[in-house]
Amino acid sequence: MGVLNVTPDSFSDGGRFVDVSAALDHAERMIEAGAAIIDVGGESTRPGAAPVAADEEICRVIPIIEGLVSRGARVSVDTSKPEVIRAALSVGVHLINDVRALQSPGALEASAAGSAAICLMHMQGTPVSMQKAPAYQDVVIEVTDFLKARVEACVASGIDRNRLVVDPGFGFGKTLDHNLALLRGLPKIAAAIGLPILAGLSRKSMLSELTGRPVHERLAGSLALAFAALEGGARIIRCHDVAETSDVVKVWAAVRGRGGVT
Ligand code: 8Y7
Repeated sequence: MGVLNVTPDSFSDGGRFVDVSAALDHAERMIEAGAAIIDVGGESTRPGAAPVAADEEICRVIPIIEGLVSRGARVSVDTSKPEVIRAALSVGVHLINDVRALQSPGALEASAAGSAAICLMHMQGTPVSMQKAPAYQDVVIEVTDFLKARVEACVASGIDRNRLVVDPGFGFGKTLDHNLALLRGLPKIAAAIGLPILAGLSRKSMLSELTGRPVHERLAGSLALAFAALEGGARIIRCHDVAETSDVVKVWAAVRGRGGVT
C-alpha cells in the first residue's frame, strides 16, 4: 500500500502534491514500483495538524480517487468522516482506511452501505493527545480486545467479516516499547482475530528513537520494520517508499517459500 498524501501539512510529503495531475503521477509511479493499493488521505493525523472540514477533505481526495479508479488502480481512502466515506464509495473506492476504526458518529453506517473493504485501526487517545502519555496494562491484549470489539460492531451493523482488515496502529498512542511489543505480538493478534493485518511503520518516529535519524533518512529502518511485520504475519504494508518496500516483500516471500506474492 503506497501512501498518497493530498494535504498541505503532512509531515513527510507535505505540500508536494497539491494538484490532481501531480498526485496521479505520483500514484502512477507507486503502482509501477509495485503498489497494489494507493491510500489517499486528505487530512493529516500528525499531532497539531489543523482539522479539515468534510467538504474540504472531499475536494482534496475525490478527484484523485476517481482518477485512480478510472485508471484501474485499487484505491483506499484514509478518512474517518461519514461524508467522505460516502463520497469515496460513490466513486468506487476499494478500501476505507480509518485510523478511528469507524467510531466517529455515522462512519459505521456510511461504510455498511457500501461493499468496500475496511481497515480498522487501533489508536489510544486522539491525534492531538495520543503521544502525551500512552499507557497500557498489556498493550497486545488491549489492542487485540479493541480490534475484536470493532470487528464485532461492524458485523452487528451488517458488514461482512470478509470485508475487514485490522491494524494495531503503530505510533498512534504508543511508546517505543509499546510499538515493539505489538510488533512481537503480531502473530498473537493475527491468531486471536483471524483477519488480515495491515502494518504502517514507514518513516515513523519510533525510528527516530531507534536510529536517531530524521524523517527522510529512515528508509533502511522502515524496510527492517517492514520485514519484521511480514515475519509477524502482516499482509499489507503501508509505506512511502514503494519500490524498496516491494523488494522487501519479494525477498521475504522467497525466503519463506511464499512465491507469487504481488
Ligand atoms: C497509519 C495509517 C497513518 C497506519 C493505517 C503516518 C493513515 C501516519 N499511519 N493508516 N495512517 N495504519 N491503517 O506515519 O499505521 O503515515 S498516517
